[in-house]
Amino acid sequence: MSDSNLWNIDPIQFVGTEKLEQGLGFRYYDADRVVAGKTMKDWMRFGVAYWHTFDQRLVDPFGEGTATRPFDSYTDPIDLALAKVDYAFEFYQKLGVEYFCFHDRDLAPEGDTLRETNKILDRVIDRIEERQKETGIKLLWNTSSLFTNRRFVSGAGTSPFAEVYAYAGAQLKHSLEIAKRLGAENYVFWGGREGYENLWNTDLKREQDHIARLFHMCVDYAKEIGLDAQFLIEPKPKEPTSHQYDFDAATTIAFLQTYDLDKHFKLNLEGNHANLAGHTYQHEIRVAREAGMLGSLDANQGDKLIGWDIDEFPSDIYETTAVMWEILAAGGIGPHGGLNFDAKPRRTSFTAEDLFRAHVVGMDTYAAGLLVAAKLHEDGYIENLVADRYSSFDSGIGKTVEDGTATLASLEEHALDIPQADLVAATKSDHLECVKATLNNYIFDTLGRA
Ligand code: XLS
Ligand code: NI
Ligand code: NI
Repeated sequence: MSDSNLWNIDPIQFVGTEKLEQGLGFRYYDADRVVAGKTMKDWMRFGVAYWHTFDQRLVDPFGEGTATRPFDSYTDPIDLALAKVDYAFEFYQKLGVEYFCFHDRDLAPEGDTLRETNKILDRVIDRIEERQKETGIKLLWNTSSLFTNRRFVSGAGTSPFAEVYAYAGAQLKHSLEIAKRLGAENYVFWGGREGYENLWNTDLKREQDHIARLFHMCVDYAKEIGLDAQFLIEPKPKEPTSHQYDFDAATTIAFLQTYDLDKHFKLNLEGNHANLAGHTYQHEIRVAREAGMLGSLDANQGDKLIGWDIDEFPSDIYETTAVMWEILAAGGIGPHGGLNFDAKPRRTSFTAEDLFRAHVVGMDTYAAGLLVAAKLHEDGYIENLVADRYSSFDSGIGKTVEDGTATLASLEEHALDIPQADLVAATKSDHLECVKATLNNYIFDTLGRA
């Protein structure tokens, strides 16, 4: 397997500042380089997303696919599904990533019944298991596609149709068995169509009760079969439905707490989803991190000018710096997390080689972000400025707030006669523009030296 050349491409190497040949070499990502006490590959644990990298034809709502792939000549869908596994594992090895992710339906076509579908799928899973053993490449997470087939038109775990709900449960059961078999580190639930188009025909409470029940059944079944993968929910505010129940990190945490599921789940956060919810990626990660709910990351980016989940490969160094700053502060991406490229090349960059280029850009942009973030932490720049900004809570009246002894009466006694001028003097400019300029300098200085 390791000397196969299905993609007709050489393994991607770290080349540093040496001349890059058409972008096919890493400028910053040097897998075994130690940064802040861990290797780059351990900080990031990159994963390749099967659905984008091997299945995506680069369609958009207005046009057909443009992708050209080395497996395009297969005509039989099952032969193609089996061959793709070999292409996939060679791709991981050539790129130097150690993890991958998939939906059950990314791998193989469906049969007429679930029994037949499972049978076809299991043939592909056999091949994946073999390749995992040969290569040591691991499953970061798998998931179940409970949104593609038309039976899921009105959701799966929140479908108003009990037959569809039962089917979803049965499909999940097999998916969890696959997670166990392939040694998945995590298992993801993204609420594909778990939301509503219109509230007038929707029983919001009943739908949420139903899906919470389904999650409890999954927790129980995992226990029964000895599956220890970390369960993750992936928030997204809209698309395909106009309102998705797992709107953002805060909403999803509240849902998990309400249904007594918070001990069993953490979050898988995606950059583009954060933007659709009106947040930065950093915001979503911060909220999860502070709540102890950071699980894993879907590494992609949105576009300021397009309001969809366009799943661009990460190339924004400011954003990856912020993400890696949060990851360093957390000591890692969750207990078993990684950076899964839930991303696809643009429709205009359609060659097979572009698939490699796109991943290289994503990995390099994250590696660069890690270097800058590590320098920021080393200097304590952000820690110091934040500590200074809140320092009035370290003593005096502020301290009584934090130690719980303050009351409205004690605050009144303190504040009643303070002249306005003294209150104004108690506020300080945060010199925000300087902070932004300093972050720019950290990026340019650190990467100039890297
Ligand atoms: C879609 C989601 C999806 C999940 C896995 O927007 O990002 O790809 O990551 O179902
Ligand atoms: Ni995703
Ligand atoms: Ni997405």
